[in-house]
Amino acid sequence: MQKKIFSAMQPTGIIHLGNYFGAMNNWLSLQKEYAGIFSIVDLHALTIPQKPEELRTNIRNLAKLYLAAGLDPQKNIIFRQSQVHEHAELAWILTCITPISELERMTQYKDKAKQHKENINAGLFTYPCLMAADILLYDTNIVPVGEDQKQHVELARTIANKFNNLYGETFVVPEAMINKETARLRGLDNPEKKMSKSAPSEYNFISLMNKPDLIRKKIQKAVTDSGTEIKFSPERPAISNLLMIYHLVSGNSIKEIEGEFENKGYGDFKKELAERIIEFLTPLQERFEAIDDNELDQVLENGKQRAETLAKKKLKEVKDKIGL
Ligand code: ATP
Ligand code: LTN
Repeated sequence: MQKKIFSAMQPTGIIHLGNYFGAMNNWLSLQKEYAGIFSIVDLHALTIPQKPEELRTNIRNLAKLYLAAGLDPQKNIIFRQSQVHEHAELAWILTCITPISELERMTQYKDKAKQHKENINAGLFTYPCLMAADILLYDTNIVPVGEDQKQHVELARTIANKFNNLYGETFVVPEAMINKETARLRGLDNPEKKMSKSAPSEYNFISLMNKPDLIRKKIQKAVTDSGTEIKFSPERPAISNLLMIYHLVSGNSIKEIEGEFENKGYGDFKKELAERIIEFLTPLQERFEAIDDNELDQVLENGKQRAETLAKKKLKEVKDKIGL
């Protein structure tokens, strides 16, 4: 049987180059080899305050992006988490075997609790239990994510092992798959931090939907290190991040790019980089615009039905084992 991959993104805004290269791009290559299940995790999005109309739009836009990026809806299951009720139900069961001490160690929780001091809801804390449910419902072998999600996948493993020990072999113990090179693109305005949708300034990221003029502006304003050389080095995180983005959107190697800009300055480099990003994003944006609403509804309905069939079977097994 084909091995299974499961991954997901939160519909909390239009995704950026960090999400694309850190996660989605890996999904595209893995879909050839594995049976893929890709979710729009709209229940996870509720852990931060959402406006209903915006959330509705973000959910549809993220689903459209999955398709525009090239996920094949025939081959893969593409669905919304909230439409398959088994996720919430298994999450509760798993929450009841997850030690608070494990949840307290999660760095994402600690960071987000700091960011949202006025709204530290319980969902932000139990978030990893819902994520474990997402993964474990489908006998997932591999979870391709960016570096920042590794800790959550580790916790899903711990929970799976604990359940298996208590009630007998039930869950496949999943493994995180992380692309070392692209696991963490940095913010354009702050290379000390990861590129993030929820950054305070939109000059932190390039969204997949940004138009050429804004891309040029954002790259122009991107922070650079001291010195003038266009060279990749760990001591120069800002230019290294820009070089990495150049490499990812153009396919040219870092060495080739360094060679091309050997006797040129940041100005020339940034101009060219912006054009390469635009060339990369334009076809994807065109595909996005061409997706018809009915077609999208059909993909999500079909995905829901296929996911539900698998999830129901697994949840029944779990409930039988625990005495429900
Ligand atoms: P936020 O920063 O608002 O929490 P996010 O930008 O991290 O959101 P998520 O939906 O949480 O977005 O992440 C989706 C996927 O993208 C995850 O697999 C995550 O690991 C990956 N990812 C997020 N940011 C980056 C980044 N800067 N570089 C590489 N991968 C990333
Ligand atoms: N927490 C993840 C999104 C997510 C996920 C998952 C990823 C929710 N459930 C299951 C992989 C597998 C994030 O990117 N913030």
